[in-house]
Amino acid sequence: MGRREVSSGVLPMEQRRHLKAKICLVGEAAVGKTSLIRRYVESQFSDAYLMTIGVKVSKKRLEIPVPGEPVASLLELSVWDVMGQPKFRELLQEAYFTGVSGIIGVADLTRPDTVTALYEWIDRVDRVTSQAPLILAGNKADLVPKEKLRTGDIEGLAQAFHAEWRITSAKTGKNVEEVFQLLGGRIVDRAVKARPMIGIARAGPPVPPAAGGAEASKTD
Ligand SMILES: Nc1nc2c(ncn2[C@@H]2O[C@H](COP(=O)(O)OP(=O)(O)O)[C@@H](O)[C@H]2O)c(=O)[nH]1
Ligand SMILES: [Mg+2]
Repeated sequence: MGRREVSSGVLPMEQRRHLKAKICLVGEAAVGKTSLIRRYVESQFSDAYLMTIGVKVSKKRLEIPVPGEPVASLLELSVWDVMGQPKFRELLQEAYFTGVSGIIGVADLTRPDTVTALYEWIDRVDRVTSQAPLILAGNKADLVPKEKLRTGDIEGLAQAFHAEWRITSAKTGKNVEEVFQLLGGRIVDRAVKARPMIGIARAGPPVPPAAGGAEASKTD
């Protein structure tokens, strides 16, 4: 993952990371996965229930600042919407999850069982990927009055998976951008850990010591 490109900056080594990542939203039917994607990608919300019958891939570009690097990384997200029909879901699940490098686990705050269901959803993705970064969204916050909001379950889930969580609303837009941005940050973090140096590809492999050098003569 990650094509590195030389920018036309003054510094010869000034480079911007270009990354691509496939992410998916998982969770029980009707928790708001499709609505969150629409809100994020198209900035709109529809109250009509759309039964998702196929897979839809939406693209979005994000800028993610990296500590210690002069230019923010560019991350192109492909957001995969997993369809709701259980029998097709079973059949195509592995294909949806293959190559996923980020997960948004979505629960409906008005239905506590949808939080518990996420343990199994995340486990299913983990079986196909290598423990991709995860952010949890407790959605439909607009339907729960503040004094009635109970977040214990989702906090427990977040702790178990070492994930961050937010309450969101696809309807009002609350924290929607933030959830995707957080996940983008975790994906880029992981890439930076894997390739701390940018510029290696351009500099080429290390140059062997010149013939007759100290090291060369010792090993003769
Ligand atoms: N009030 C409210 N309704 C929502 C929210 N998110 C989704 N919905 C509604 O919940 C239903 C299911 O949403 P959908 O995005 O299709 O769920 P999915 O099956 O997880 O993709 C639809 O009627 C949406 O309009 C939200 O944040 N607030
Ligand atoms: Mg859907």
